[in-house]
Amino acid sequence: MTENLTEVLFSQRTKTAVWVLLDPDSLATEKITQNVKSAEQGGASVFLVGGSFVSHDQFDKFVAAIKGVTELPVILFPGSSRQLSSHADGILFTSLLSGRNPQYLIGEQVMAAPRVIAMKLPAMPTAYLLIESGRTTSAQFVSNTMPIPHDKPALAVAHAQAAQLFGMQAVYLEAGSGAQYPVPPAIIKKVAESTSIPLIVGGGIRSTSEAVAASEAGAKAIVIGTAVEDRGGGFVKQIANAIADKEK
Ligand code: 1GP
Repeated sequence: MTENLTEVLFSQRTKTAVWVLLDPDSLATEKITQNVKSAEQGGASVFLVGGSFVSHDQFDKFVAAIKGVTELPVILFPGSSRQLSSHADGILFTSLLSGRNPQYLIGEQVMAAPRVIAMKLPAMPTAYLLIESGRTTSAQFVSNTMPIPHDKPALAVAHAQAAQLFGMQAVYLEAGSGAQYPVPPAIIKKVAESTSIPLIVGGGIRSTSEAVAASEAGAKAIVIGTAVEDRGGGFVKQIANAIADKEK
């Protein structure tokens, strides 16, 4: 994949895309083929790979196994500089801008940068904003950062605008994997109205109505992890159909 990664990921029409997160710590190797194929058939357009806490050292093999069974873009969404693989098609080069922990603002990125360049991985500079979602998530705990309060859209907007001024090419609004509740549509809407860069929204989306609400509020991509692990590609299909119906 040699094109600009942002164009590749957001080339799709106006419709909100459904991306599926594959977390090496919760998806058994023997289930990769089945999960990837069923998500693909359901209408997923991108696979993200990563997790805030990956305890095993088979990350590279995990990415290679996914690449072996799909033609869709396989994009790293690393929780740390250890989660890199030359088998991927690109990387969300994230900075945890909502936090004030230098390790996740710039430290891990400095560790990763020489390897990302040596691997020739296309990178999309992405602002990662954690939004409070009911209980402490792994992302909050591991990063040791405070999320943005879910009833303070102005704070989310200011962070996203800072990202835009930095030249970042996407904003990822994250409730956290398995979040009690997803990013509120009011926050998505305010950020979408106040910035000109694409929004990725994920964490805690378990119903088609939540996915449609995120789409209507302005998400360009919705990321589903836990619900696909639990319910398979059929859930991706439900979401993709529901979004398409609303956009007709
Ligand atoms: C986490 O946004 C993703 O980074 C997906 O979250 O597992 O809750 O779908 P879920």
